[in-house]
Amino acid sequence: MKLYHHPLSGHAHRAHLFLSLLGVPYELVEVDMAAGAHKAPDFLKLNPFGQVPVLDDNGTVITDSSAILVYLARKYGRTDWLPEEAVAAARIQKWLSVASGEIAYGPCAARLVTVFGADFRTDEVIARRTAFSR
Ligand SMILES: N[C@@H](CCC(=O)N[C@@H](CS)C(=O)NCC(=O)O)C(=O)O
Repeated sequence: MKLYHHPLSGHAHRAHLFLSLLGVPYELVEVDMAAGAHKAPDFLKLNPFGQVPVLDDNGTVITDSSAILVYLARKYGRTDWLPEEAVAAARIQKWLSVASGEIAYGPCAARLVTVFGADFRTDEVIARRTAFSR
């Protein structure tokens, strides 16, 4: 199982952390994002969105950090991480959605401004972060 990642990617970190918590064998493949490797034709065949993380499980390709978490939990039968019961499953899904929504577009976006000089409106992303932390 290969995880295409970048060490500074928070989304990739989620998948990497879960793989290590599961204690299953995996190989990390670093994508040279600074050189644009995530937009190169070979990588776009894996993920047309040109984003990390991507999991390649012996030819089964899963993109998107939340999808990777769900795939791994189901594959290894880890109902302690992803329960079957309706209310518990809904609560897990809620936090996966919050991670991809409020957190990604608030605190994560603010980090991109600070760390990478991303061209976002800082007042907007900081306001989202503030709303989230209340
Ligand atoms: N919804 C995706 C978002 C992944 C994402 O935004 N990855 C960033 C790195 S943290 C990326 O690859 N950005 C490059 C781009 O969007 O061009 C997920 O949860 O995996």
